Amino acid sequence: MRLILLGPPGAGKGTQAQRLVEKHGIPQLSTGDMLRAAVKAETEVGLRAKAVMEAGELVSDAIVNAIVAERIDQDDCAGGFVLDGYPRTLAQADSVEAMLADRGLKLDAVIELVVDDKALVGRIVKRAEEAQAAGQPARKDDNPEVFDERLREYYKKTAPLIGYYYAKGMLKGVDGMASIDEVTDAIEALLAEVVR
Ligand code: B4P
Repeated sequence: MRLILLGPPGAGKGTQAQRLVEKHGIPQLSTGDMLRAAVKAETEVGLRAKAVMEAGELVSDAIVNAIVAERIDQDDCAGGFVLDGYPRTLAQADSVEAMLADRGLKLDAVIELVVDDKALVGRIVKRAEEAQAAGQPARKDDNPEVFDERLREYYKKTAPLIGYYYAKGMLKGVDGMASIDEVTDAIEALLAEVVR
């Protein structure tokens, strides 16, 4: 099973990807997590991505495409994977299509988590507060100012993917405003139809 989770920042892509990992035993390929790990390890990619991420902008297609291409060739991806937060631009969508075609693979579905903007910022602020309450540092991009930029980037560069995948007949929308468990149930119901 090869899936894409699409949606604005804070829509719950990471949250639902983890549920898919638990239920289906496929790995979660989160470009956000991969980039944050690179920043923490101060690798060359991390050094280039750090300021971009902290400003709420998208890291360059070249960097992100390269890390995904490397990751999908690892053994644990042989039985499928869930792409969480990738692709985020039309160039990335073209790239993933080419990567899969080169390997004789195809995508099964693109699941869009639909959440309104007001709820998104509330979730991000809550996550930052919870991290602080637990004595952990909040993500540098989890504050209302940077969030505004993340959302602008989403509408400018990522939202066009909705029409792109709709035109291919691959887009499945899920109400991301529901509770985490309800969203999981809706995704599972969709997968039961799509992946047989
Ligand atoms: P990501 O790490 O992908 O972060 P995200 O979009 O904010 O998170 P997500 O939608 O996964 O929300 P989550 O489940 O965590 O990206 C961070 C940055 O990395 C980007 O801004 C960019 O700079 C860079 N980047 C990543 N991928 C890139 C790419 N392909 N190209 C270029 N740059 C890239 O949920 C958020 C919160 O909501 C959590 O606290 C969760 O508990 C809560 N929540 C989730 N579902 C809920 C629900 N149904 N109800 C209530 N709360 C819910």
